[in-house]
Amino acid sequence: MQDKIKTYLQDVRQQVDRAIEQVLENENPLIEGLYKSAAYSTGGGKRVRAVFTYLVGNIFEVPGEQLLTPASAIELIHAASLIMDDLPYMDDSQLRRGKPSNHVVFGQDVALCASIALISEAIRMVLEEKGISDDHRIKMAAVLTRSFGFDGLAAGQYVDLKLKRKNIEFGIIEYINHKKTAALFSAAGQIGAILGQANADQMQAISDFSANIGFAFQIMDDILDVAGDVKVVGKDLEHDKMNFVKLVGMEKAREYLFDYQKRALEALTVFGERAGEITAFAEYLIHRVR
Ligand code: GRG
Repeated sequence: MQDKIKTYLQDVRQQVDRAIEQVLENENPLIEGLYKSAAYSTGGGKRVRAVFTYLVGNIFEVPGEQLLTPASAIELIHAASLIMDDLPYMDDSQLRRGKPSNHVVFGQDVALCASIALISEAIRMVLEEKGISDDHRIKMAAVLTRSFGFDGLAAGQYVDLKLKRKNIEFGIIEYINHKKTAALFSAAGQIGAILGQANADQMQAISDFSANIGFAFQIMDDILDVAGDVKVVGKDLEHDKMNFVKLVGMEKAREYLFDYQKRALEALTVFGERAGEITAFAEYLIHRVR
């Protein structure tokens, strides 16, 4: 099953890469640099959030052509967040996806404009997608918009920047992980569920799975920050920054990792055998090396 999920990941990655390249085709020479900066940061990711949208969609037999645009939109928001996260007044990182961070190549001013343009494009794509009902498009746009505001990335980033170093306690790290990482996983899952016309119980199950697997994904990210190989991980490793592993220790962090994975999988019981692919995906996420 692990080989199958890796092949599937590759397949979705190719489709999403192509869709994003098309969306970022530019015809105006005046803003060529803005498009170049945006395109620079939208390539090369693992695309795990897009794949998650597909896997949830598959549970409900949503046709692939309905999933491609929203899954790509999620990846645009994710790319925008990585550009912002690397800026000198945020995490001040020089390396991302194995190459210099966006602002290192294009400058902070352009990087910020590209990031904003990507977020805008993501919402536009979903709202203007053909072949999806108005109701579904509005619901997906609402989910996406919520994922990076006061209830998502911006909130998690704020607490990370302003409070983590001062007030190092479990609840705060938990909040950061939920908002900075799990929120976008949750949006990815909810989009698949909206298109699949999930009922309330199924929506709750996807939401619970996403929150827990998103948290586990962030613990793994923190483990890689402490013990990963920069050449493999492809981004600046934050050895000196407080994170979950530093708070509880490596051994306990691994226990938490498996505990969150277990809770995530428990949430899937409502789907019975249809949860097989997502279970394999969860396994892949917590054993990743980059
Ligand atoms: C308004 C979009 C927006 C953001 C403002 C900067 C910011 C607030 C939030 C930062 C959020 C952030 C970068 C969280 C880290 C999440 C994380 C674990 C990223 C790594 O994800 P991978 O491993 O990366 O999926 P790839 O490169 O494979 O896509």
